[in-house]
This record gives sequence, C-alpha cells and structure tokens, in this order.
Amino acid sequence: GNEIPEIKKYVENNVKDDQKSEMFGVAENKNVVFINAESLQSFVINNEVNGEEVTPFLNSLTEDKDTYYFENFYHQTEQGKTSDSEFLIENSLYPLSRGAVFFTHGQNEYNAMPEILGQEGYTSNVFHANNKSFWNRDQMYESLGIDAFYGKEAYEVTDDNSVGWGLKDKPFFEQSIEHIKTLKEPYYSKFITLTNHFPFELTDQDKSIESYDSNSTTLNNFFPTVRYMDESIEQFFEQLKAAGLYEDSIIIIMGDHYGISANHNKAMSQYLGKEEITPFDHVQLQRVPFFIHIPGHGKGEVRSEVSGQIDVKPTMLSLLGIENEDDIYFGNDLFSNERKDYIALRNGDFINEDFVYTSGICYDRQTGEPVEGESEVSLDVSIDEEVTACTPIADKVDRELAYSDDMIYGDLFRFIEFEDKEK
Ligand code: GP9
Ligand code: MN
Repeated sequence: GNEIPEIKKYVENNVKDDQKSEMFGVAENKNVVFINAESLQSFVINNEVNGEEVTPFLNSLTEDKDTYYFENFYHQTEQGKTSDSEFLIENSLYPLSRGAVFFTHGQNEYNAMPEILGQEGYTSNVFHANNKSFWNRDQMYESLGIDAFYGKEAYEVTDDNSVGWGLKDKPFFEQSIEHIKTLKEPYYSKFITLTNHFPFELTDQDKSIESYDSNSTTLNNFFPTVRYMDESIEQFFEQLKAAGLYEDSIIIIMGDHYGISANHNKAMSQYLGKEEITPFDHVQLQRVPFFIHIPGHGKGEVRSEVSGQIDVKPTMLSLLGIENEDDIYFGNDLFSNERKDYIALRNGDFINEDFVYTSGICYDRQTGEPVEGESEVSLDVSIDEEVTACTPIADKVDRELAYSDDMIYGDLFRFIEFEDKEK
C-alpha cells in the first residue's frame, strides 16, 4: 500500500473539485433508474436513416426541459465492453487495457457507488435478462456491494419474446416493472438492455424502420434495433409513470460502448457522407449518449463539455447530495466548474476542449487537422519525438491511467479506511 499517499495526492491536486456544484443534492433521496443502453452511439441521435428519425424518443429528450443531454460524452471501455462500462460508472476508475477487470479482479476490495449509497439507506439492484455468470457479474457484483441481481431466472423468457441474445427489451422492461414495485425505497436500479447487441437481430414485426443499405450488414441492421431500443425506453417511461414510480426517480440513460467497430468504416463513411473515417473521426465516433432526466426540474439543456463514463459516479453522488471525500477516483461532477479538462481513453488517447489526441497525432478538435509540432530528441529515448500542444496532457493521461491500474493490481482499496465502512 506504499503507493497510496502519492495517488491520493495526485487525486486531491488534479482531480477533485474544491467546491460542490450548484446541482449538489437536487435529487436527494430520489430513486435512481439507470438504463445501460447496449451499444448505443451518439451518431444516431438527431440523425436519420432512409429519411426517418432513428431515435425519436431520445431525440425528444434532447429538447426536454427536465433532461440534460451530454453530446460530447465518451465511452472509455476496452475489451471488457459492457462490464468495463459498469466498472467505470460504479468506481470512477479506468478498466484495464487488456482483459476484463470483472474477471481478473472480481474479488478485490472497492469503494463502489452501491456501497456508498448503501450507507445512505439505498439498496442497489441490477436487472439484466442474461446468465448471471456472464462477465463474472455474480462475483463482481458482490464485491461492488450490489444487493440484488435479477438475472435470466427472474424473467419469463420464451421463444416468442426472445431474439438474438435473449429476452427482447420491450418484454424485459415490462416484466422489470413488476420487480421494481417490490423494492424498498430509495433504490439505485440499473437496467442492462440486450436487443441492440451485435449482430443486431430483429424480427420483421419488431422493425419500425428499414435497414440501411451498404456493404456492412452489421451497420445496416444496427438502425432498426436502435429504434427498437428507443421505443422500449419510451415505453418504460410510460410504465414507470403508470406504476407511480416516475415522480420520485431520476432516470439516467447511457450508451455502454460502440456498437459499430472500425471494421465497418467504409459503410460508416457512406452513412456519414464522408470520404473516409480518419483516426480523428474514429475517436469522435466513440461518443455515446448520456442523459440525466430529473422529473419536474425544468432547467435541462444540451451540454457540450467534453465528458465521459469516468464522470458518472461523482456526478450521481453529487446529484444525490452525498459527500465522498476520502475516496480515490478519477472523474468529476459534470456540473462542476472546476473539472479536469480532458477525457482519457483507455489506450492513452484523449480529448479536451481544444485537441483530440490519437495514434500519436495531435488534432485540432475544431478542424480535425493535425496540429504542427516540433521534433525533439529526448534524452532517454533514442528516437525523435514530436512535441506538440498535446504532449503534456498525454503524459498526464498516462500517469493517471497508471495510478488507476495501481489501485486495481495492488488491490489498494484494502488499505484505505473509509468512514462508516464495515470491513
Ligand atoms: C451480456 C451483455 C452484453 O450480458 O451485457 O455484453 P457485451 O458483449 O456488450 O459486453
Ligand atoms: Mn454492451
């Protein structure tokens, strides 16, 4: 545990906000309904396919007065996909660069959001109609302090109500309502959808829009399943209202990671009307939607700051009015004015207000053009390194990722005493 003082100091000086944001406590004691929207990427929001809106409901939320929509929010996942996104939001730590931390470090000690909420009287629940052991969730959820996991057995799954990976999202939400009604309040409940998963299968009767037409069946079929998920979320809002569960909740919707990989760049460039997908464009395609819906709030807006999954835990805790001072984490409350000014991707790339750094090239974020740098022979490396405006931030990103890795590899939360935390 020798590294802890140095990491703590870094987090105090470089990450944490000194002041609470003006949103601190606006959702105090509310239930949290968190929707993990499988493979949803931001490029479909307020966009069309074959002349039709892809996500009419989510589009309407971008204009809704009770909703904040973050349009420059990035996923930060790696090989652990959905599980990495879960790891990010529960801990505000980075996932690992290889493998899935849910598998490799499922028995570590953490100071995860469900545990922190537990001390404030919340229960935490996950709803996901898949096998409980997928991504080692059954074990990791225990380490994260999740109280109940409603897996496949909690649902009535038939041939009729299934497609692709299993239970379709509409019956999934419909059946979930019955479970939520039984929960003790306040609760933090996460719903992990499944239908919009590669290879994006859907029966004709569930298709409200036509597929796209390109050389990629994957991209073509993505649009109808995204629309199906959009409709299922709209229905879920209605069902929450009908069950009297809406007013006392805040609803968060987040895309977990990309659905369309770089293998489909040719089709993607056709869809986006671009000559090619450059490394700069590829990074911009890693944006996933992030919505915070607060019934009755009235001050919602579209927010453009650069943000990411690392920010979810500090943001949620702030909204719920929960202080979290001794914790080690790497994100910020999205409503704070003193946020760190970059979002690190797991591979060391980053985005800030001015630059996008990827494949060793520093791009101007406005123009997408490389920024000129100076070549410099560094003392400890024999090759020429280009020094650009991105270099100091890239160094900081590497350091931060390494600190996060240290916390995981060393299982360092074991050595930290948290107030009120039972060991
Ligand atoms: C599996 C589901 C999908 O339970 O969460 O996982 P993914 O392949 O997207 O990581
Ligand atoms: Mn996923």
